[in-house]
Amino acid sequence: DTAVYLRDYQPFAHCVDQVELTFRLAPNSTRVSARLHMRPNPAREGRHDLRLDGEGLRLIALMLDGRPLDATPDDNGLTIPAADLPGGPFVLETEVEIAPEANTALEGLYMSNGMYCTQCEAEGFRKITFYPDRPDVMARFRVRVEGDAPVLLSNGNPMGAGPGWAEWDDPWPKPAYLFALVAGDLRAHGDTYTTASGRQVALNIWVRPGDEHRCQWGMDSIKRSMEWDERVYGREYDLDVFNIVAVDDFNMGAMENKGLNIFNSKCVLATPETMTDDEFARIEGIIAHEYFHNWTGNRITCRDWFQLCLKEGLTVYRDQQFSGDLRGHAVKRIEDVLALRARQFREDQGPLAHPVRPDSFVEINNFYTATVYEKGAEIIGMLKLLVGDDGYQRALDLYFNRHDGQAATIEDWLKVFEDATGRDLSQFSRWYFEAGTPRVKVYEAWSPGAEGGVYTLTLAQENPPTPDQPTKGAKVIPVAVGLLNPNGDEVVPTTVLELTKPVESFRFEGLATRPVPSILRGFSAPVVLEHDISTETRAFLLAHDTDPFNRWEAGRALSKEVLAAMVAQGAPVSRHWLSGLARLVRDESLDPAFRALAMRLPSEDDMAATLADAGHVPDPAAIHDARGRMSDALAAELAPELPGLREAMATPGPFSAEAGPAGRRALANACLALQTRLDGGTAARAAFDAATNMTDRLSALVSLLTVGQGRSQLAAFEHDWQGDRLVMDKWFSVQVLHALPDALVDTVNRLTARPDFTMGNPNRFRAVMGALSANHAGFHHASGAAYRLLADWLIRLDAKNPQTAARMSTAFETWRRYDAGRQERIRAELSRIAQTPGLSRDLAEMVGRMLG
Ligand code: B3K
Ligand code: ZN
Repeated sequence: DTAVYLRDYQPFAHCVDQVELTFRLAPNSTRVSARLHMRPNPAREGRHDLRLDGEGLRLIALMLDGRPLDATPDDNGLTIPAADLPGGPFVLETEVEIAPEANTALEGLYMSNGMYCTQCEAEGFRKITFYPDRPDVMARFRVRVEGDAPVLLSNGNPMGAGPGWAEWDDPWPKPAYLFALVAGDLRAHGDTYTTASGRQVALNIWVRPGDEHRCQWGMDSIKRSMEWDERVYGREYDLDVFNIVAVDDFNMGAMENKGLNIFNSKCVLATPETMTDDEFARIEGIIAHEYFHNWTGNRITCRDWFQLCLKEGLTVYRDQQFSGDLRGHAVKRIEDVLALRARQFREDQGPLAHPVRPDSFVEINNFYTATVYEKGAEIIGMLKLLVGDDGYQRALDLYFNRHDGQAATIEDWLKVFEDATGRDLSQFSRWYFEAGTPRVKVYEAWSPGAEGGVYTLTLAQENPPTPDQPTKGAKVIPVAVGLLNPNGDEVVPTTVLELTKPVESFRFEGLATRPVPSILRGFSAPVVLEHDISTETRAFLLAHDTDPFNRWEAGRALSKEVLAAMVAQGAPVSRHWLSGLARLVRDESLDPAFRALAMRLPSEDDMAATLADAGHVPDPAAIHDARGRMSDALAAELAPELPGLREAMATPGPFSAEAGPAGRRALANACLALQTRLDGGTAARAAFDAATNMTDRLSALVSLLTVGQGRSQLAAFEHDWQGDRLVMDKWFSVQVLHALPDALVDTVNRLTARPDFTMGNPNRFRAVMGALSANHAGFHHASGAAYRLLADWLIRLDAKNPQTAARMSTAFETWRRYDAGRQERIRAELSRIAQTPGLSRDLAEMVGRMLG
């Protein structure tokens, strides 16, 4: 067993006070010299060996207090026996050689398009030098970079530079995972920001020559983030410079290295011509997220990787608040819940389910999950509901005061809330330690009376078993409820009921008529709500609910019911649903973005989950067909209004990516998609030609692809953008995503045979292989050919880039939902991957857990 367990945690036996690093850069022979100023850790009694992590390092020299030392590294580090160490402070010096150009895993120091860059979280620093690579070892870093690149960057403040060298000093002690270095021929898009206390900060977004004009939105996003964190959390920036670098080859979205955030170029570069509205919003959110980490993650970091949600859950929560403030809370909440259900509920309901704070792992990179991130954020939202806005603010102030400069735990986090609010959170803490999505059943009772009737709401919770956790205790579940009277007026405004027992009843007295409840408003807890209500009541809530989230939710639930009946019983499209939704789409008093969201049908994967949950075996082809018929019916219902609606949503004037115009485009393009199902593609072809921004252009293209057209538009798109990696990723992706189920494998094979398909670039790989598994009906084609194709590619990628291969293997996590034939085919592919010689620890852990 190679697993690491939380229960084995011990503080490191030594402290590192100061680190001095010198890099002499060369693609195949970079020299890294390190001077570590260390001393025994007073928290650990006795004398201990010094164990340093290190992987793939060629040791050139080793000295202790200026004297050469003899020690031989093993596969994952270096041990210096206690007997060789003095009892007090000492200086350990190492020199190692590494080969950034040969680093295809994109972890540690690697090269991307001729530029040097790093990714150290979680355990990449050990691929750069020998070091205690764990987050509770915090040290001050001083870095000298030597190399022939014009720009040489590292963390902290610049201390001087000349031809071929630069020095950086980071005054804030930090764990090694926040170390970063970048070197290359880069251009800056610069600006400045003055903090609330008057500190002048130089801001730079560093890009490859030619990309300078794609930085304005990112720069605006930085400044908005800085201003917001000062205003809302009282947190100021703490260095003289804040640098962001755009890198093409990157395993994830971005990384919050102290003072030197490194971004996947896809998550920072944007112009109206190259990026869609959704991408603009995403970029703003990710920039905010990484910036907010400066306090929640960097100033206060995690004691160990089991505490990952301490920084990630909180930082996601903060970026969601930020985006809600800037772009509208109702729409933002709906989008976040859609994503939560699509990724986290899916994870929680399958073999990869794990607690928000796991207690063991094999490869920590496999735990950067929707559960740790998104459910981690949901838990904080619940805490805030339970302690109130004031309580939350006091708790956060206490958190920053008490733990600044520390590596903290979830227990520390909960204690802060207990101390600040006097509330006992022991039962609440189960949210962190127990996996699985609770289910809440709703029962209603009504007794009329002369002095007004009594309405009783009974809530029962169930906490289903998950891998390694067969039984679990009742959770504290905040259930926000409002009551409407039959006219649609709110008679009881939103109240938060606290469900803490397995079953609990809540009474509402003095009501004139039996109310219609609106339950789990704003999605106040990440649970599955089971409430047997009639189609008429759902339609009523869709028309009248005063809580925008629940209004959308009513339509969503209705769509799912209708779609489920169509798939399982061959039912026709429901009139209730059609007329209710059409009324909402026409309602000009509603935000266009909200109307566009309401028009979005449940995804095929979501429907498969819903059907499986209800005890059916989902048939992917039947879901695909029924969903198509549902769109056709909606198109027919709205047919006469579609052109007018599109016109009314026009956004004249210069392009703006703000929420208002983006919402109008979203509604217009949702209408275009329907129109395309009726007019043979005439409108979409015209829209494609007339488009002046990527949102409209791509929407028109996708509308055409969805109905089996768009060949010449694909060719035109390729012609226009073939030199642009980021835009071409979309071109690759949409073809795969919208291929007809029978044509999917051929489409992928045609695309991967192109010279511009490369495994070395994670964005390009994901554009194709991520879309392969996201094309639900095609991926789950009964032949099993798509399963085989994905497995082949994961095996190939694993040899180069285990992290991305492991992450993409989650395409198979839902395998137990499907029929015996499909299960057998997926199981066979998972076993084939598992038996591949030399498989990475990353992918081995994932397939092992999925096979169960
Ligand atoms: N902290 C990084 C993620 C690191 C992933 C390592 N496999 C980005 C973020 O969450 O902000
Ligand atoms: Zn993060």
